[in-house]
Amino acid sequence: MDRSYKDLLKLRRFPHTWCPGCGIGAVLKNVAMAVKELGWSDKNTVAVSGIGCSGRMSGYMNLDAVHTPHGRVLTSAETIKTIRPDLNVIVLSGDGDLTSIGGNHLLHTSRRNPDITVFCNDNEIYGLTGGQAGPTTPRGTKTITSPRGEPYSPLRLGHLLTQQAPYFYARTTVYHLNHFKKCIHEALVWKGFSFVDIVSDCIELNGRRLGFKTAHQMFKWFDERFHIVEGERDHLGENELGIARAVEEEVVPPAEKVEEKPEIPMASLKPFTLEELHRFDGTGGKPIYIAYKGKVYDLSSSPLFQGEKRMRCHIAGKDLTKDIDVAPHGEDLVFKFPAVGRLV
Ligand SMILES: Cc1ncc(C[n+]2csc(CCOP(=O)(O)OP(=O)(O)O)c2C)c(N)n1
Ligand code: SF4
Repeated sequence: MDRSYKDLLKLRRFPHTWCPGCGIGAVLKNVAMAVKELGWSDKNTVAVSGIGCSGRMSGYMNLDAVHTPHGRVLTSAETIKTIRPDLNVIVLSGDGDLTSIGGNHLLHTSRRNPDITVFCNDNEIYGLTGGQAGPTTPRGTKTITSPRGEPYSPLRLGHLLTQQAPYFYARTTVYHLNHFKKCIHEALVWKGFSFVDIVSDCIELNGRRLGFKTAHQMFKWFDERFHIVEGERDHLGENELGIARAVEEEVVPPAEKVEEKPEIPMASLKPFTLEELHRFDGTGGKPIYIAYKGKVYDLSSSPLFQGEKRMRCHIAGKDLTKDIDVAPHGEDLVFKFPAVGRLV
């Protein structure tokens, strides 16, 4: 067996802090193996985690790693990718971190579709803090905060993340090893935002309360609950393990409507002296004229000078050529208005 993936682990920090039988170790190991197989290394790959037992993963990767505040893992990952698009950015975190306190970022980061890969250790519980119910806890589950059974329906992550193309959403479990490996690889090579929802076990603070004596019993339960679906899918049912993906539909930008105005010859325009121009200053119901490059324009209909603002119009009746030439988009603003004369 090729054990070179161990180069990507900080073995000097082992033994790790996770409980025996916890699924997080399997996530870490298989992600490290897939990263190694792709030939990625500490020269081009960054790992980012939030807070939680799962959030400890990046600290064990022999890569540049960021351990971010709870819920902010995606903001950090997206920032890194924006500043350094040449880097491979992988996120290793928990379902609580990514979908509860970090839920808003999940919505908007996935919408913006940065090329980052998220591995969500989905143990359906807040492990680190003692086994509280979270957004992914199945209805009816007895937890420390729902001793009579969780009353709410869980967040249907698979539905949420496959609503708007482009998307890549894979659901797998730590038990279905070959499928698990395939999902990790496909997600890493996907161009855009990819999310791997890895159903995993927290044997100590969820499993035991549910009546499981060993992690292996929990894995068998995953096998009963889920089945693998093969082939190209655009959505997954709640008990299906598979990959749902869709590429971006081509966006046709709305055509800009450009109204061609016939050019009025200078000579045919009414002549104005500067003194005559000064009279059109908007006071007493008079129109607002200004001059630009020898032409006189009527700005009376501009929304900038309606109502009370009209009386405060300090630009009216003036030759504004110098001012408009240095103003951003100045020319465009003037050309929208009718030319009523020429400056002589
Ligand atoms: C702002 C903030 N709120 C709450 C916490 C407490 N807290 C730490 S980890 C965690 C939940 C982690 O759950 P999950 O992401 O599912 O990770 P797990 O421990 O299950 O792997 C919570 C609520 C915190 N550290 N910071
Ligand atoms: S508390 Fe649960 S999630 Fe945390 S290390 Fe132990 S088994 Fe894993």
